[in-house]
Amino acid sequence: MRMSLGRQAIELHQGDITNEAVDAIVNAANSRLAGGGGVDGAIHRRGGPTIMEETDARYPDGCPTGSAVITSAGQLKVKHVIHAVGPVWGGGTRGEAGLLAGAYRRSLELAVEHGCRSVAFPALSAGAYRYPIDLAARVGLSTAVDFLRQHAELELVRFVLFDAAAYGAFAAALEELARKEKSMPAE
Ligand code: AR6
Repeated sequence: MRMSLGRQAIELHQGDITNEAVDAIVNAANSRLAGGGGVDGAIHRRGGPTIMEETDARYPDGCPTGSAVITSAGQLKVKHVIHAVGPVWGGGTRGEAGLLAGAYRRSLELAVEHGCRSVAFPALSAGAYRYPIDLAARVGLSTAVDFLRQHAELELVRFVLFDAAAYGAFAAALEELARKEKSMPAE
């Protein structure tokens, strides 16, 4: 599914984010930048050890929740990996939405600062961190639309959803957003 915003676009893909050919992919990291499962496990497995060596050397204090850091991408076919730290879901009353939006926004800022024209995100926080997928989808998509409107140099934000349920939640949220935005309809 694709929503056009003039010369820019938001796209949804179903699959494994390590297969994406974009300028940067975003990792769902933890605040210690210590290895994990899920997206993080897949990225470090396919990218090789240099990514972790770089996070250890450049970011020994980790990364606060709601923010992100950037590294090279080892053996992956992208130029950069952006390590974003979303919040653990705690019921919705602990500032989770603001922190999740912050993780997306800082990732997008880093992408632009490093000359990226395309960036792919997983559903940050929606796995081990248990953020409800429909709410996570709204935060991710609306943050991306707001950012694209302010940064013409970024051409494509793609969300790569691992399974059909996550894809369906993002597709529903994108249709809702497209209606609200009154932009070109989602295809
Ligand atoms: N490609 C795309 N999406 C994936 C992939 C993949 N290869 N693998 C899983 N997903 P998670 P979080 C989906 O748990 O919730 C980590 O271990 C998954 O189905 O990776 O932010 C870190 O070290 C889910 O929808 O990230 C942290 O400790 C989404 O990606 C913690 O877990 C995010 O799931 C972060 O938890």
